[in-house]
Amino acid sequence: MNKGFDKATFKRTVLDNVKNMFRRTIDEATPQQVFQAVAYAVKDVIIDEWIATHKEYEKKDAKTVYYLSMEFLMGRALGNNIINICAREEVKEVLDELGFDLNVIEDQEPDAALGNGGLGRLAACFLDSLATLGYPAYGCGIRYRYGMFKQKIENGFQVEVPDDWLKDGNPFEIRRPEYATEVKFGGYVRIENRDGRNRFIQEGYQSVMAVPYDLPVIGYGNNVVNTLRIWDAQPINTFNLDSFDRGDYQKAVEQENLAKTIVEVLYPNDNHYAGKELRLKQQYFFISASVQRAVKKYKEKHDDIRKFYDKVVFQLNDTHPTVTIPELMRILLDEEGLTWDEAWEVTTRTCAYTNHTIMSEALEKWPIELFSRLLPRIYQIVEEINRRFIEQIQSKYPGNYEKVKKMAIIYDGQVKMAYMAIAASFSVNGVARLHTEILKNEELKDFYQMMPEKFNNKTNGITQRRFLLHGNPLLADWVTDKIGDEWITNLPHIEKLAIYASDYKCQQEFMNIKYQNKIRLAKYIKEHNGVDVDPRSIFDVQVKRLHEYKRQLMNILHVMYLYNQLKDNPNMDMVPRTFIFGAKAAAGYKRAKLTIKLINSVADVINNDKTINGRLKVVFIEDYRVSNAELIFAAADVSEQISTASKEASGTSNMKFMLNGALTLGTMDGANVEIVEEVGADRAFIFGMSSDEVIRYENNGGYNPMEIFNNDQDIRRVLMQLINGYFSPQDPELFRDIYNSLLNTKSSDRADTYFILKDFRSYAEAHKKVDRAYRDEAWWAESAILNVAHCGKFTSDRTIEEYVRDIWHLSKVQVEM
Ligand code: NBY
Repeated sequence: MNKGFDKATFKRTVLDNVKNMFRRTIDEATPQQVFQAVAYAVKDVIIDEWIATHKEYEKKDAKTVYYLSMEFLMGRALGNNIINICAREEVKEVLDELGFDLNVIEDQEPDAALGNGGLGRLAACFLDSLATLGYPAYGCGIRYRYGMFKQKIENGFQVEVPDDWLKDGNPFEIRRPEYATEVKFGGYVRIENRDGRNRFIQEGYQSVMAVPYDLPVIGYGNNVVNTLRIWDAQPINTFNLDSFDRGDYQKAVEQENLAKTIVEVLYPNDNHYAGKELRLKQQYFFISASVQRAVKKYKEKHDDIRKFYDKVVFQLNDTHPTVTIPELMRILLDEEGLTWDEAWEVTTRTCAYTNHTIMSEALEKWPIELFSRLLPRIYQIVEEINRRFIEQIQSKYPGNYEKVKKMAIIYDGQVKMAYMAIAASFSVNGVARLHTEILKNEELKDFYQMMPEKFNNKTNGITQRRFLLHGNPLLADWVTDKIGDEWITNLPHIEKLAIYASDYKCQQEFMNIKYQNKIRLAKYIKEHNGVDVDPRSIFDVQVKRLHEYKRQLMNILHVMYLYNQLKDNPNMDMVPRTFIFGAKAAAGYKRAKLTIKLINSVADVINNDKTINGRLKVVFIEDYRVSNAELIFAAADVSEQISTASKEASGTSNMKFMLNGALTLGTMDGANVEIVEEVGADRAFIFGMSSDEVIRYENNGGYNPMEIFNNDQDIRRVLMQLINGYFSPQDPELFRDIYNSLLNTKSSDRADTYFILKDFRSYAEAHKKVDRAYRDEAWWAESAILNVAHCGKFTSDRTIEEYVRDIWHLSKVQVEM
């Protein structure tokens, strides 16, 4: 309930908006038009708070974190915004009075899919928490013209469709041309000696105007509205006559094209570095604009740039924004006239770096040819950073050339972004305890040994405001009914639910809510897939980006194995199970796309086999994204978190499932370790090799999957079905590549790189336990409730408080209205 919310005014604004924007009366308006009108009305409600928040930050001269990220996977804004202004009931009533259903109106909004997966969604959750906790923060990113592609499934194959998310405009954004900033690319550096000092002047460059768009990030019930600033690119001065006159026609056209292409599209790779020139342009584009703007803003109030770090901290979301380091150095050296040592002091006290992966194919290494051509001045600075860093290594380890080889920022003709980020940041953090330990003891061991004080862990978290309060209103109301609404801003409070876990009536209520949510998802599946699923079956769900290390393949191979068992033994006693998948594959990732086809092919056969009496169903949900994720988590019984141990840095869907009362079926990887620690090993289904075992095998050249293939008839049978046309009669060879990846050591990588066959039996055992456990309704309900009760640690509010305490050192601000 929002006491200050004026329903009558709101209603009038909606009606006026419909009239003024569309020249229609409300009864003529389409749902999309009503969405627009409502969204603008909500913006009206928060605009004063938005202004007041920034006034307050100015007044307090508050230290600010800039969360620099190539990705912000925000999802839809409207539903979340009205929840955070605590006016959901009121808005719903207004819409009811106008003859519209709020849920239908919310569905009109396209997801802001400016991110790939976990990393981008984490950034969005962090913004929600920062605003809710009242910390001064900007998110800085790119206003991609096309976000994450939309996924269509055609004939079982993924087809990528451009995501034209801005086609109806974005009601919440505000264009801020007054903050437009020039960003320069290419050309050369001319050195000019003036008054005994060298000046570095970039000439012959191309440039674009970076124009920011601001989006409000609304804190929950606290009048705080922070800003997500995303940059658009525009040509500098389009075709001015001067250019024609000077024969610069070519350059004018090129600059126009540069502006158009630079923000055109989000690269759809997760955990994979592709080395595209345009990607580096995107990185420098938004970083140069953001850093220039932060420096300007600082200088409006302060005259000593040497104390920049007292007011500003830059958090680098993975290595993608690492050019922040040389760009800040450039500004301090070339524009502010600081000495190298002064500039380095400021830079290294301002920047902090978060690592999200140990996957070697994700490490960014830019060829120096490309890097120096695109960013000539920045490259000079990186060379000097490298030269000094190597000196530092050598003075710490005299004569140890191996160390230099392993740690140099520039080596083998490449710029290693992670090494630069570590060398120039005062903090390096991993995203779950296990991940941070692996960074310290394996992947970044040399860096940890040289500068242990920089390394720290910040276990990820998620916002309960979106993933419970908005996504699962039935459960949210039930929780509030039992223990009050403190959990909304203080998730550990949800522990109070534990006492209800063993209560029969509460168990019934809980399971009934789960059942309602399963009906809601079943309807969605029927509408979108045309498949009937039984809400009384176990909903066993794996939704996340498709990647070999996440082992969706192991999941579907296990489904094939179960199906074989059912075919052999038609009377097999088994609780009906619906296996639900959702995953986008990077457009160029062949094996991942083939895995999607395999899942759909298996689904086709199984879903149409009358002889198994619907005991098995397989569903691939098209276009998995934030908005349908909310429905999926709410309906899940089993949460599949089955990555090869050591590979998943943290995972965050594991937390969203837990929050919604699903039981984890997983490996001891990423944050699963901490989830099990919180809820108890007896309330989860853990299987497979430990990260230590995996790492030991990897250091010894892998293992021999042929032994398993030769000795395990069930596994052999499943693998043979990949190449005998059992699931692809029109093309028996279709899945040969998957078969080969598991067995064929001749291929370039090790056979079964991700230990699928090695973990298979233990995985199948864990599934059997799930089947047995689900039959004990009381135990299951108790365990599900206990999962909810023990998820308090996994709120992003906790994560943010830890960043603030250990890294950012911000102060809370109150906004009175
Ligand atoms: O970040 C994910 C991790 O895999 C997951 O374990 C963790 O929970 C999450 C948040 O910390 N990483 C991730 O989502 N990475 C990307 O999306 C990504 C995107 C682009 C690129 C690399 C990684 N790239 O190099 O282009």
